[in-house]
Amino acid sequence: MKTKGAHIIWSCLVEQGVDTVFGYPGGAILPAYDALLDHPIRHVLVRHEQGATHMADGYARASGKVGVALATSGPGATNLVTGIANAMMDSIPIVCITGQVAEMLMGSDAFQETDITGITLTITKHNFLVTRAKDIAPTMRKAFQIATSGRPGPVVVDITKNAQQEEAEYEPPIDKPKGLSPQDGKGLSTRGFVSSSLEQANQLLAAAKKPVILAGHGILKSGACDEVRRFAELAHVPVGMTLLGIGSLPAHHPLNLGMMGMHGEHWVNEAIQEADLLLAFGMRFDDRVTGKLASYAPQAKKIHIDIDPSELHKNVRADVAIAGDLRAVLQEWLPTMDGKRHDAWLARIGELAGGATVRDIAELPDNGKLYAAHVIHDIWKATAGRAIVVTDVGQHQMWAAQYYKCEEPGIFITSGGLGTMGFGVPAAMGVKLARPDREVWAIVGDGGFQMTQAELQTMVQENIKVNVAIINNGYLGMVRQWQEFFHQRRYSATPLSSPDYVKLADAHGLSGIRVTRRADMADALRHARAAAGAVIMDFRVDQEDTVYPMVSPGAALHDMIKRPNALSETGADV
Ligand SMILES: Cc1ncc(C[n+]2csc(CCOP(=O)(O)OP(=O)(O)O)c2C)c(N)n1
Repeated sequence: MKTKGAHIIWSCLVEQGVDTVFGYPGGAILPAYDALLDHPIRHVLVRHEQGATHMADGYARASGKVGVALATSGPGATNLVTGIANAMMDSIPIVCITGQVAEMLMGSDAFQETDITGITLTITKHNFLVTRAKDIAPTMRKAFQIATSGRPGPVVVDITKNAQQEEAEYEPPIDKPKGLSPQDGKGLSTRGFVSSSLEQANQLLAAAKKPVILAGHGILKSGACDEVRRFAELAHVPVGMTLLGIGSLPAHHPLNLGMMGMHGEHWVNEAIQEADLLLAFGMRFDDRVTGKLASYAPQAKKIHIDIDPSELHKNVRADVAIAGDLRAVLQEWLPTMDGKRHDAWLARIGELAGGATVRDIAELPDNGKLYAAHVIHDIWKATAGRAIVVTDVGQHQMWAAQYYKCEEPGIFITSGGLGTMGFGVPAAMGVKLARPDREVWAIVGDGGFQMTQAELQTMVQENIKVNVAIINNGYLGMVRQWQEFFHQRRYSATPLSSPDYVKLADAHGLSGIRVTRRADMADALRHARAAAGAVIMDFRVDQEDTVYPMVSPGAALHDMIKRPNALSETGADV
């Protein structure tokens, strides 16, 4: 049937099971916006295109589906760039559809012409320029397949205005289309290769006395949480989490050591440095988790499993490297494994931790001040570790990772690889739209919140109930912390003013609360959780609080700056 290109775009989205998209219109995407009215798809009108990509990203993380963002050419398309890079770094499947000027105008510096495929070349898994209506359907289908297959990631489809206006044959597919599942990445390694590697891996495991599993985002992405838990229990191996691996083992599990890396638990980093075997599951040895590579885990053999072969041996040389979907590999590996105990090793890690494993700060006397750790701890307590928590980037992000103990996979959502300030609020909105049944909290700094606060009005227009906890310390806190440690407290460009957030909430027609004392936390949280609409919470926390411990950039992983007080990581002194 002959159909306009603009309609083919939406028909393809419907084909792919898309029911919600995030976007902002403009001249070059106008035909598509006109056709939108004839298709059963909810369009969320954002206030800035960056918000659309973060919402699509949050939506994808929470739903397991592809997130879709739309923008016009030129400034609309370039406003998507940060969110696309964010999705690329964290392997999130999103498809961004941009309008492009008509083909006959391309290359003439036409009004709102930018070369968005050129601009996004290195921050997309793939991108396409479509100049003919007949190419729209096959390209859209390919875009979804690429976004979801193997290691997921963002795909841009740039469609010229004439392609949207022309007609072409469009036939819906006979079979229900589906993107490749992550399991299809298994095809990356032949069965024979995996089996011989597994033999070597079993030899290393049998010889190991001090093994540690490094649990990464890939566990959640491949749906391998059960397999990892069974593996850890059978081989009796403690598990350290990367920031994006949080939730892959329940927080209370006795083998869960907590987070590793720059702001990880000191005993996790020390255990990694003492280990004789690292089992890296779906993680990529990011510099924030390894510290100085030359002194990283010097005694450890390494087994590395990742769906992306280009990650193997990239930062850290592996003794056994397996390219494949983690769940599929573990399903093959588990039946070949022998059970083992590592009691002495776990006792040693317990010794390293000392009394510091307890982060329960609920019973501490109230000294009249409010600390970020209190706020996050109290949100955790109130929600029993079962809310979906979306963070922005900075100190509050690290405190959220440390103090919000996740009992379920997929409920800690954060910008890991790119560290994108401004991610928290729009991503939380995408999460809520994907999971309307769940309680969703955005935990953000006063800096990051101000980057994308325009989306509060989108929240109102679309009636999205997210509780926004602004950890308001009057500084770009994480940068201030670096200045405190490494620049002799010369606070250059980090003191930060804020609007009156209660009035701001009011101006948007939302409820706002200010909390300055711990004693008022319980009532405030009760109000926010019970309110039908979004609530904006201004937590006035201690201004010069510091995230401990910290591995200085370039330092060895065990070389951590610890809280000066002897009570250290108990949080007892905060
Ligand atoms: C878009 C962007 N710009 C700059 C940075 C660098 N940066 C990292 S953390 C941080 C401070 C964040 O301050 P705030 O949002 O108030 O959170 P806090 O650290 O105080 O919790 C900055 C500026 C960044 N990560 N992202």
